Amino acid sequence: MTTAFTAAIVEAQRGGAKYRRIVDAMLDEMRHKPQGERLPSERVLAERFEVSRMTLRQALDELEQAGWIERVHGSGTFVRRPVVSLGQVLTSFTQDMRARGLTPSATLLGFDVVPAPAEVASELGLPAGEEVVWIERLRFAEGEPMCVEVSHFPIRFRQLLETGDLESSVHDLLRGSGVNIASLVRRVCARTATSRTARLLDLSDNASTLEIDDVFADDSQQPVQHARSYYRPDRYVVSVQVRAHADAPTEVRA
Ligand code: 16G
Repeated sequence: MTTAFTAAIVEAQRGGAKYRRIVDAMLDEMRHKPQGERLPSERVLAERFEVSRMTLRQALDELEQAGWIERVHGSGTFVRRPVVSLGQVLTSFTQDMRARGLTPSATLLGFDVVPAPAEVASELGLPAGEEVVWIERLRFAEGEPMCVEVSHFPIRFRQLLETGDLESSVHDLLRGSGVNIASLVRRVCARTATSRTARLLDLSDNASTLEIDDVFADDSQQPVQHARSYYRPDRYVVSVQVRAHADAPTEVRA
């Protein structure tokens, strides 16, 4: 292998290490910068990190791809926050956050045993008024409020939920007790935030939220959780895979 070729490999590796160092350093800083803050120019950043403009651009490309910055031609580079895409895979809030490199956390706002509201009883397949566990949590990503989540669980989970850590993953708690969360029915709509929800999510009064209703069931189709969450609309995208209608011919007839 020629020395020039080796030198190129070493430079690329060094460039790789340098560019990785820039991405990590800028990520650490941006987690604490407000959305919309303008970053220094590429020239200033390249000088600061003592790298070429090309290496710096590689780092900015990755940060933009991950949703942490937005480069607006002619005005600059601005701090953003990754948007979480809820897709076809059954995931939990914790998993969604970690998938975007965000640290999840939660504050327990309330825990009680209550008669199931009619809609919840129906979704959980229970008689109206049957006792259920009620949990309300405010959920965060990197310390920023993402959603207010109100969950109801069948009473058989009372002891598990009373003794479990509800400020981490509830789905992990359920799985750890042998519950296999196997299916989900999800409904999404726009909903004007109540003043309490707006305050909890740092939104202005009458702001819109994404109301996401989830009914999770185990592998014997027994409902295990009804959750109604109110998400900041700027942080979530819900993607749906749509097939041709059920009886449509799959092949185009000649
Ligand atoms: C999902 C549910 C959420 C549920 C959570 C459990 C949405 C739209 N739906 O994220 O309501 O409580 O899973 O997450 O978030 P956890 O295991 O992180 O507590």
